[in-house]
Amino acid sequence: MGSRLCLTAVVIAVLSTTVSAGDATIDFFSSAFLPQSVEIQLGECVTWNWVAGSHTLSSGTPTGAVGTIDEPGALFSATLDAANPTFSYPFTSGSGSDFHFFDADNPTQVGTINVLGDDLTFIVVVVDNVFEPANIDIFEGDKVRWEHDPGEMLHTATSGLSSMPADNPGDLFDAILSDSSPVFEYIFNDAGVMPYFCVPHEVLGMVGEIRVQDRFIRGDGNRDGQLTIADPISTLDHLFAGVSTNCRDAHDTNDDGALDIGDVIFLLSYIFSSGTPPLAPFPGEGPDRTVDGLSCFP
Ligand SMILES: [Ca+2]
Ligand SMILES: [Ca+2]
Ligand SMILES: [Ca+2]
Ligand SMILES: [Cu+2]
Repeated sequence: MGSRLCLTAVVIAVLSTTVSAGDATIDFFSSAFLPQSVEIQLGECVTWNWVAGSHTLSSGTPTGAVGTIDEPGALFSATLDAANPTFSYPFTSGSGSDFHFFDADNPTQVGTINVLGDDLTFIVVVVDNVFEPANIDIFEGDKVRWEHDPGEMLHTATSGLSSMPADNPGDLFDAILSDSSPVFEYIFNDAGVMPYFCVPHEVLGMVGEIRVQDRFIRGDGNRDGQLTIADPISTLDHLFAGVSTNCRDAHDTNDDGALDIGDVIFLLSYIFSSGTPPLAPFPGEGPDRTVDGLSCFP
């Protein structure tokens, strides 16, 4: 599906000499490429065009570590010359990350592709006397938007477990939600469980909880930022030796919401037999938007 998306972009480029909004093109001249860095949205394509010379376009950096997204050629490697004048690649995961590329025939210049964030906004409706929903699961970088229902009483969204000083009430946020101030937004950039409450109605149990999950790389079970044999081993340790993990989602390589030997086999077949790569978020860190019983905390 991704390559078809790219093909469409190329056809548009040929027909109208402009690329569809958002997609990016980079031109290879005899000893340099331009532009050196581009920004795209998740799911968009980058197209490299040959102008002069002969090049070997490679993902990563010349000295990128094995098993990381900067490993040379980990994502793509392509010849760019008169006979092969164009190459496209869709960036379907890794939002919020920088990807790199270079010319293996002239590795003095390293380019950057910044895949913009895919943060989401979650809505909590504020009524008498509850937050709806009271508990939500989000990822680092996501935004929560509290919306006061018209005609309801004045409420607050106040961070902390309770109004007791030991709970640091209002440390992160303390917002009034009323007819004159109906909306409050907050971006959660740090992973962790964030309780909050309404000051006037705390005693009535008007409390909520935002569970902010850690962004992760699927398959990176030991969470060192690389995919190696140590990762399926860490999954085996968790499944059969009782080793605990805070990021069960990273072990769910096939993203079916269950952790079992199938995830180990899936990952081994990717590492050793060029099998299907882990599902998003992969190869860059990102959120898991397929909701299931698994979660990821630091
Ligand atoms: Ca790892
Ligand atoms: Ca699984
Ligand atoms: Ca999932
Ligand atoms: Cu209230």
